[in-house]
Amino acid sequence: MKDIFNAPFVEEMKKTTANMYRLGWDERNGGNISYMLNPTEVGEYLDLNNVIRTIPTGFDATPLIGKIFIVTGTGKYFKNVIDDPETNLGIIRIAEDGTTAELLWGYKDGGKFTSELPAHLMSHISRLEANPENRVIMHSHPTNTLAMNFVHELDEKKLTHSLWQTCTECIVVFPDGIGVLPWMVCGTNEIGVATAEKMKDYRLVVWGMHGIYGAGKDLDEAFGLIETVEKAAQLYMLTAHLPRVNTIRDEELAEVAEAFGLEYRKDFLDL
Ligand code: 2HA
Ligand code: ZN
Repeated sequence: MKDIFNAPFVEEMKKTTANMYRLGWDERNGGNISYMLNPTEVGEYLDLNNVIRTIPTGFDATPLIGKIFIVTGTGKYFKNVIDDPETNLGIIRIAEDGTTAELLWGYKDGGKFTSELPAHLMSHISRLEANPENRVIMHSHPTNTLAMNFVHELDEKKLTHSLWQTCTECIVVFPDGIGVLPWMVCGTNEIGVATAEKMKDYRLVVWGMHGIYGAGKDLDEAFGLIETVEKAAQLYMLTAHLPRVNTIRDEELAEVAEAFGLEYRKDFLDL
């Protein structure tokens, strides 16, 4: 058996959480990540018949039965993952009943997965239907994205449009736009259902005045989506209160999208 501490997926989680912490997006226990793993690869590091303990999830994730995820722990700090992955992360498999998580590794102090597991697993189900390659759901509290939530309308078309207008390449990175949920209580099945509903159409979902969700085929893709929104939001916040001299016009945004041959939300432009 290979050493799990050298597993590429553990390394990637350590690097990603440290990076997000250093960017100031994930204060204290803010943020959470779930990453679907290849069982054959996990089997090189762990005995898949050895379930350490079972943890009820409180919701039905039947389409994910048998799937294995590495997930950040509830109450755990992104800051600390790099030095102690076995306490701050866990590897779980969705059991045959669809409502229990089988712990295969981690949560060493008796902890469990993020309180946002409903939003994560329900979003995995939605994204896998849209794209069978999807593996990662990532939640974070990026500073400028959040700041923008307080001064910009929480409307999918208007928010996407304002962000597209700040960076030439935003429409290339997220041509499908950004879904938006109003402020809701977090950590509940209700916000999970609402997030997953948006994830049918969007790889990015803003939780009004709370944070953002990103989805992707790997950690880089989910991170890159959130990073691009955050950069655009930063430019928006740096310029929103200043007289506007130049603007990328909607015709130009359409030109970029068409030059890259993208399917994009044409209805989010005013042409
Ligand atoms: O787990 O970010 O939304 C901390 C959070 C909850
Ligand atoms: Zn949060």
